[in-house]
Amino acid sequence: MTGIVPAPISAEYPEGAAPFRLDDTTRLLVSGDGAAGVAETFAAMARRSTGFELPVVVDGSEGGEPAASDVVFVVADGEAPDGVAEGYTLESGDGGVRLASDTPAGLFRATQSLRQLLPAEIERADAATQPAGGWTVPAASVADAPRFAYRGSMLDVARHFFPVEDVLEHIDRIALLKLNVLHLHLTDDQGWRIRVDSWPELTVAGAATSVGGDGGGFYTKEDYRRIVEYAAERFVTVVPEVDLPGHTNAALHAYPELNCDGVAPSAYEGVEVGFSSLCAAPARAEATDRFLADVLGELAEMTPGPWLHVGGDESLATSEADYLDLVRRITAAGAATGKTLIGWHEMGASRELPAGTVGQYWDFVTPREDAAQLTTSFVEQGGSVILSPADVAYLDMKYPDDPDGPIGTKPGQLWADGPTTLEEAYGWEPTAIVPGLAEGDILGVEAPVWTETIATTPDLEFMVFPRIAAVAEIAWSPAPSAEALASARPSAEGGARDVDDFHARLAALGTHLDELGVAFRRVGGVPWV
Ligand code: TNX
Repeated sequence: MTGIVPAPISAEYPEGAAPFRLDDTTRLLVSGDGAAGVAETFAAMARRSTGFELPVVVDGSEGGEPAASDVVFVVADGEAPDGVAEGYTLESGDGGVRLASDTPAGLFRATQSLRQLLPAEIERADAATQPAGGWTVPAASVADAPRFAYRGSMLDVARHFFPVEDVLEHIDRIALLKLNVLHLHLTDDQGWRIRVDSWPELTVAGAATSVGGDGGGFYTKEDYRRIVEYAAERFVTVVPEVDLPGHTNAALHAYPELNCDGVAPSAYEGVEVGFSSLCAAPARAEATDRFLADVLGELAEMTPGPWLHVGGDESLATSEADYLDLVRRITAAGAATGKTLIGWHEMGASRELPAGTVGQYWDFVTPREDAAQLTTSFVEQGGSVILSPADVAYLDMKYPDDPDGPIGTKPGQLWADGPTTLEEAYGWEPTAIVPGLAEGDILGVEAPVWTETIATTPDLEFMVFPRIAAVAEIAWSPAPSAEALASARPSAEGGARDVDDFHARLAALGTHLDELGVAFRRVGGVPWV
């Protein structure tokens, strides 16, 4: 079974052509800035599972002439299709493999296609057993580039905490799907999960518990640095979110001076939203503004990427006037760090957003109430939009007909028109959601997983996979043709995209997920092996 998820722009597998064989003579020949690092990341995985040496050698150096068993890694101008950032080509056959891009990031994406074309055993942690037919790659010619620049996975580590090792595994798996952003929802009512040196109680009193009292946790700065570095090796940017001014009970619990009445509320272990708020009153302005400057300043220091997410959603306990005042102060403190800010679409209520502020849309595929206007407000103010429509892209929505019984026996929520099928997650078109948003206004697409009902790693994997692959394909793969869009099937049947083809490629991906030990949901309709 051959196929790549997300679907490339073009992929040809010439019938009858001899495959490439990776063996104990294979070398990784590199040329161009950054190629060696990408080859080393690939080698670190492939050495474990194959047991081969796979030396990284500079192409053209002494003895560095490509042989038929070699994989060539090229970074050079003019290699990416149409010069699109992160674009690449992959050629394989009995003469060798050649991966090429204009950028190291594009070359890394090429390695993730190669990873999927190799036997699934490539994912194993040791070389104890080898694939029966050897380490073959079908003869292939792939030209590829992403549709959207921002392709994200959001992990809520506030409602339930997930340790560093779990986050690193998650990063490796989203990289396999060519996602390039990990958005960490680091703070919420139930917990504050990132150390801030200037406000240490945030991760003492503020991190002691989680939903249901399932235990606390937080990332030290060293933990966070490991996450950022591991992600960077996979060309994944970490976007930290501190959710403000609502969703702040953990901070209000840790610091009485942030509360209007000066009294710290109890820690919160429930699943309600919209009851907490920073205090807008002048009496608390000094503490609140110092908090904002310190927290966002330290967060920016820990963040090599360009974005800081400041939340802004569901501030139902904040009056409209206070919300606008606090958003002005939050975004001023955020912009002072030099980062570009991202906020949930409610923040579009402000007409004083810093230049370039990105709105993250979380309403439904068909916008309700004022969600569309709030979202276009970001574009009107010179920013762009990330789309995370909750009824198709929220990975915490239940799947239908849980295998173990009726809905309700497995983790997940229903509020966003759930349950959500794999085909619904696959059957939407980013330009067809918020009227007035053009392709160029859309920075990208993100699939959040909220963890009120998800307390363990197997449950997390069950909810995330395989639907995240559907969202990854919407984010990466070419837009359906105008004809396909015009005659699209209902979104429940996959919309304008070819569901059967997706299912077949997903089954191939499933063999890799199995080898990785991912406890994914074996959704009906997919020919899983
Ligand atoms: C809505 S939509 C939330 C989160 C919840 C999630 C549960 C949005 C930006 N916020 O606070 O965790 O629903 O599905």
